[in-house]
Amino acid sequence: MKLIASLTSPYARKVRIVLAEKKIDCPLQLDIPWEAGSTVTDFNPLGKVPVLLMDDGSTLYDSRVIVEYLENSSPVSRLLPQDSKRLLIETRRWEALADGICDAAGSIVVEGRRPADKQSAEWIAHQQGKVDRGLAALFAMLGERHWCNGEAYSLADIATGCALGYLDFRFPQLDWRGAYPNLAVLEEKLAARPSFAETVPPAA
Ligand SMILES: N[C@@H](CCC(=O)N[C@@H](CS)C(=O)NCC(=O)O)C(=O)O
Repeated sequence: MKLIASLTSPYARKVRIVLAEKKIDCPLQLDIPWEAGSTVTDFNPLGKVPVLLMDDGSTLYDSRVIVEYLENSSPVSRLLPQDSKRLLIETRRWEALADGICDAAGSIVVEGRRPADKQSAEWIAHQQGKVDRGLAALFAMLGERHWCNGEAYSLADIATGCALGYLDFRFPQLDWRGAYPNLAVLEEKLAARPSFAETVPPAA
């Protein structure tokens, strides 16, 4: 099994953290989908990372499918609640929200790479709205909780930590810590975990 991933993708980071938490050894095959020489379309018709390449040559994508596969493959460090359907669906919703923040933030990054005269301020503002509302929702949902789903460290925390880390990486000027101190406390706790520390995106 190999993980096709870039070191900057928050979705790939989510999978790498799950692999580390579950102590699954899985080599990385580095691929930057935006660069010439990327072979990711051979493995995922959507041309996106991460992709899990299985030993029989089959592939799994996207990150949510890979995470579910890994969770079902190993009982080590359960990351999805097993006993409560309500808690399970809430955890998945956290993941959807955190991934959605990354989708919007990533769209802004991609738009910013287009020639200045082709960039749409309206599109950027539309995506920024998703990031801003997403952060406000994470803040409200977390409240005074110790962990995102209110019970235990889970995929909800991993996805949230990856989204916050991605904002730090791409938008260091965005002072989400000042606006949302409970998210800052959560992020600090997560950053201390080896799985997070080992997967910080490299300096741009
Ligand atoms: N929903 C997908 C999103 C994956 C994604 O958008 N990955 C980005 C890297 S951060 C990518 O490969 N983009 C290349 C492209 O869109 O062509 C997942 O969770 O895996």
